Amino acid sequence: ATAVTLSRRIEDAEDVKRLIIEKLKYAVGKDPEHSVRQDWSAALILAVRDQLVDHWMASTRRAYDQDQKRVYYLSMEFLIGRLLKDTIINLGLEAPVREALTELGADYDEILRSEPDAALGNGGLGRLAACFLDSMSTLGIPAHGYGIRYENGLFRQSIRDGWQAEEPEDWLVTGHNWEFERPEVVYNIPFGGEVITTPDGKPIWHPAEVMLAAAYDTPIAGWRGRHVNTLRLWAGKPAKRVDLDRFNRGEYLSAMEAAVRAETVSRILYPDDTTEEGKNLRLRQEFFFTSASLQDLLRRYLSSHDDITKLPEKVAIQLNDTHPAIAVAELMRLLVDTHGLSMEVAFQLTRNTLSYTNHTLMPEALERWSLQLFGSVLPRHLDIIRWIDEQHLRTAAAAKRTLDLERVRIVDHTNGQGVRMGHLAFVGSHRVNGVSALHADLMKQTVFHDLDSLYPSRILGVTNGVTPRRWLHSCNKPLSDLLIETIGEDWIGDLEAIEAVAPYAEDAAFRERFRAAKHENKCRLVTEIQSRVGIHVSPDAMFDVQIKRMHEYKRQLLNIMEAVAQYFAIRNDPAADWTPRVKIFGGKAAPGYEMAKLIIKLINDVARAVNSDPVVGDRLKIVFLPNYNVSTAERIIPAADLSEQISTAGMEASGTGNMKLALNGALTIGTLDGANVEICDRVGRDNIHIFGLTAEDVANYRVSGYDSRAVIDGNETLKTVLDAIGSGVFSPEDPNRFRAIVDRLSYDDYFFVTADFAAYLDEQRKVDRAFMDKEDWTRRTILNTARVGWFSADRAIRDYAREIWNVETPSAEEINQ
Ligand code: 26V
Repeated sequence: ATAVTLSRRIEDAEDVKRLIIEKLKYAVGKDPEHSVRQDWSAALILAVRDQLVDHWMASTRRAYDQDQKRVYYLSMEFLIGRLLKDTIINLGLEAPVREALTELGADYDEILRSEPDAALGNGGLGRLAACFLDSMSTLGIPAHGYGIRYENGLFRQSIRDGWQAEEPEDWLVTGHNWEFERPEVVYNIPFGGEVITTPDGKPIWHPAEVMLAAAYDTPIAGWRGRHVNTLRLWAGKPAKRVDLDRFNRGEYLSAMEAAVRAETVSRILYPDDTTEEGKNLRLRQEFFFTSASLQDLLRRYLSSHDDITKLPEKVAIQLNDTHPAIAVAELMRLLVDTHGLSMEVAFQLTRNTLSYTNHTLMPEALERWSLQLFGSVLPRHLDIIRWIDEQHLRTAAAAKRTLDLERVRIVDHTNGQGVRMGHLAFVGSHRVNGVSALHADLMKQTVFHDLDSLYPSRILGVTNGVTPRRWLHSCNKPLSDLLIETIGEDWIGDLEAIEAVAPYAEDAAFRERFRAAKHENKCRLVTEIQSRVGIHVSPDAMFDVQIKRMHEYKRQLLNIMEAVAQYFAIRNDPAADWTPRVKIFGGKAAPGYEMAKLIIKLINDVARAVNSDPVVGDRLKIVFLPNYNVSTAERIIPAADLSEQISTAGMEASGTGNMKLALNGALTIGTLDGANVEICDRVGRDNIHIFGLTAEDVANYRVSGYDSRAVIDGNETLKTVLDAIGSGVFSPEDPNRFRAIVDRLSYDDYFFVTADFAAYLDEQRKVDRAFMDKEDWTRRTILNTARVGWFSADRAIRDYAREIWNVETPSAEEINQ
């Protein structure tokens, strides 16, 4: 091989200019004289991407040369957002890039804003996967993210007359300049057909159709860009583009039919993260990307190893929820049908290689496929699952405990009849983790109670974390600069070092500067609110923020009901000493989730009344910011004073927005749910506002029954609020619009909104008083920033590496060298 040394390394702004012009001309094909913003953006991305390539190849070479164990993170969703700014910052290139673009007459910030926000995920689960990619690269773990290259990501939300409207998202239309297409990396993905057993007893799967999975790679750099991993996304392709026979017969449309069907598998991200739909296409999507990923990683393993039985020593596969749980059967199939192992050996290897993360205990979200559907799409896998279930049943029968065997089976033979994907993932994994301490505990008490008793110590908790690069250093420059000036920059690669800022909470001059940073961020958001929704808000008011998917269990309804109560109180006594507030909401509702959409409408109707009431003025403003996504989160979070984390206790598995907001100096008002419990432990009970029922209280009420009618009758304020909403005070043009909401709360308050209402209002009034004491409020927010370093995704990934994957990670000192 010829050793050619090509260097495109950037030393200064001159280098950047030269590389951008080169890309503009020779890759984009545009004359700099006639280039538009989109061309500059493409050229810049291509120039920055070049900077990753050497480190990328070096990372791959190191993994091969040192025969390192590799981690594969299988996830149906990667909510990566924009990549340009974070990549530039990780590589330490911000100053020269900014200078170069200014000299070229282009606007750096405008170029950053023009990058599409890759929304290949619904919410928490998808964003967690993106933070984990960042951390695995930062820690130098050889890792691949595997997912689907959706043509259309999560829908774009607009608000029309207060209602949510959905439009398709098309991030790929302007071209995804980060990715490398890999036309040579394609795999066959079989579907349907039947299994025929040969005379010597060997089952052979004869699929009805075979399509292709084609690879597209995006390099993912970590902090300082030393190690670069790969996000490999699969696109569906037909085995042949047109059926020529049909075409020649003049059947033009049907000649394309197979092609359309194949491409459909990676067309659209399912936007419903609440209810399991049992759709044929969803099952195909899951199998499609799981099979392609497993075939790919086995090929990589076998390219440098010849003993397949050593697979678990060199490969760890993490299943992000049950969406890739078919991996249990597919890995078995590949090991048995393709590589000739016995079922017993294949099962051992499978279990030792796979592990599974559970992200929700909500019964509606637990995947289960009907036997009919499953058998028609994946007949061979159904046989394999039945075999696993038999083995598992024997273990269960042998256990001394008295168990209801029907309940622990993977294949449900009772009324429902179906494959329980959570059970499959559990039985096929050596470790199963919950995403917070409380959630792991609840897994043992509820959904996985029996399986936990059969396989003790398989369940563990690994509390989620967020990347400090994106969620502090990059999104909050004012605060990041202040922190760097005060305690240095170790915290960027080792977030627990941020604790060093805690003593400054007592320093009045530092508090002043911390406040100034927050104020600057708030002013930026004020401008955005004005230009996007035309509402003027004051940066001196408390910014009270609830940003997350719209769900009844997250209780945006409780928040807006408190706003109504406060509105009435202000109108009754405008002259009292009110703490000015801006309530900011952001979040999408699943298109078919009527109640969540009605709550969006309620927020907007209440906002209309409150914002236009001259009596209220700046004392209360309500803002619903449309199309909440990663990029808007990056602008809202640094500006927040108060973080709303008010889910019904026991229902939010972890939350990660709670961590981002606390890190950026917001105080939390929240229930003892998910990771709020651990945030409370770390920031201290005095520096957080906890209220409401505990998970245990909720569980007890579910058994004993809860009478919301009695609670409503016993609380004048609550009654007034519900009467107003239910009688059309906020919807005079349609007085019955919100009847369904009030009825729900009155007769079947499943999410305990009425139960927590009084406690929530009490706590909010404490928050009001606390905010008025500027110095003490700032002191407490500094302590939040200082004490949440443990919620770094780097820490979470170290936990996975040690307790699940059995791979080495460097020490914090090594990272910061
Ligand atoms: C579920 C489903 C159900 C089937 C249809 C499509 C679909 C798509 C996504 C999901 C996932 C919902 C689970 C989820 O996002 N859980 C969130 O995970 C976060 C990261 O662990 C955690 O912080 C949140 O508390 C949890 O709600």
